[in-house]
Amino acid sequence: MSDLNRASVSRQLLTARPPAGTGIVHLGLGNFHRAHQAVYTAQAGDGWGILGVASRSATVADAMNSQDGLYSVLELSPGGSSISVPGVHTGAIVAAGNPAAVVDAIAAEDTRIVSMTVTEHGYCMDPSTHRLALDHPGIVADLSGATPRTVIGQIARALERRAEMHGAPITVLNCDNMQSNGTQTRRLVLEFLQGTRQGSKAESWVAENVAFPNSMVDRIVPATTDADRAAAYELLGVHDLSPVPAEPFTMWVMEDRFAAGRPSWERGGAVFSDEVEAYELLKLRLLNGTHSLIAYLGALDGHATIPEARATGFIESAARAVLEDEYLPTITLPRDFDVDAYIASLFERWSNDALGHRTQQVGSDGSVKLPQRIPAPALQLLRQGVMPEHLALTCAAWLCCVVPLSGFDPGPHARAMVDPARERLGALAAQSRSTEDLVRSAIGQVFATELAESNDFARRVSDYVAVITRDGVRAAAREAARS
Ligand code: CS2
Repeated sequence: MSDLNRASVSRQLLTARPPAGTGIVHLGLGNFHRAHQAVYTAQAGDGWGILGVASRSATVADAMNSQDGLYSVLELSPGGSSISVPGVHTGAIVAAGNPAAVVDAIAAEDTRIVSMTVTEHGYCMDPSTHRLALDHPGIVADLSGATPRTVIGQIARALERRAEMHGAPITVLNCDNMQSNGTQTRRLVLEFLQGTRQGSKAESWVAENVAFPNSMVDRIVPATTDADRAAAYELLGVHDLSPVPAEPFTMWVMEDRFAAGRPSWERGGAVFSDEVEAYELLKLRLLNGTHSLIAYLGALDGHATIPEARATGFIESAARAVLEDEYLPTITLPRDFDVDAYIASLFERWSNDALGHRTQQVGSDGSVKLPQRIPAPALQLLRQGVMPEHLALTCAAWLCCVVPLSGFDPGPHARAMVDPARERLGALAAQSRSTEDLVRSAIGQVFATELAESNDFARRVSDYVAVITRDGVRAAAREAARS
């Protein structure tokens, strides 16, 4: 039972009035969206409302619907905690239970933006070509004419419907951690439309009436714990069934290309820029890439949380090395960007022990996250004749966390990591004749880029796997530091 409603939390509400209507349909009602885009939309204060669409689980949607669409954002830092209630959702539905309602909502004339945070594996992309995986069972089913269940299928079918019914323009705003996320989404949607049996008349309509701006999103938002629920109660004075913990830092940079208007997100601090790609690479490599290394080394060294791992001397050194020597040289900074301040803020953010971000959470889904973080910079350095030791170490530590290696126990934090490729990688391990054989096939399947053809890189990764399983993760990090 919850007693959270607009009256009981009026002091913490970021929006004085309920949203005027639903202008935004958001796919992926996870903690990240609720502490990021929803907060910016509340701070914009111009009446835009969001219909939240949860992918599968009804827990968050049910909690929000029983609380007038409300929930709290609990900002946690070593300096203290604060709480606010965005109050911009007009309702929440679950896609798995009612896929047709999702298409209806995106197709509705009043909907002006459809945005997504469905994580990297929500896009059904072929890892080697980055095109729509036409053999993905979900895409095959959606193309056959059934009610679409994949995100790309739902967006594409809803756009077709818009073209036929009313022709009102719309923006598709990808807020996932993917390079050129808007451009990629546009390509996937068009590929879906081209894949329909008789071709789709909507293709040319989409080209003229739908915008797909690129965006870079950033805020560390862990999963909710019982301690968060208790802290939210302390600060709110009423029970919230679904509070979201978050760090104080938040950043959103996007292209200002919207087909049918947008909230004044700049009032919440969002930046509109024509340099989004530079911001994306900066964030994907310096933050996300280094984060992965901290998570895998940390889990293997027995640390439950990122701040605990980052405070461990050898992990901090490895994090600095991968960030400064291997990721930084592969990016072009946005104009007038203070990179030293940015790096200092990253280390401070990773030290937030009030947040308790778990190594298991950051380490999960490596098979879909690492392809966005590792192959491009690794190839760039290899082409310059430089062996990216710490990128190889990241791959090796990930494999040691998620692949069963005979006689090696990666520990509880690694065992708890969820990865869609676990089963596939386990089967590869069972078939492989040697560690190098396994590494080569794993890199080939997961990265599916030219990186898989680099014998030197695969050999280096398998050397690190051997050291980790034989002498431990600290020995491997020592070796990377010496190389
Ligand atoms: C993290 C991200 O889980 C991960 O892989 O690196 O979720 C990270 O916390 C966010 O991208 C921060 O914006």
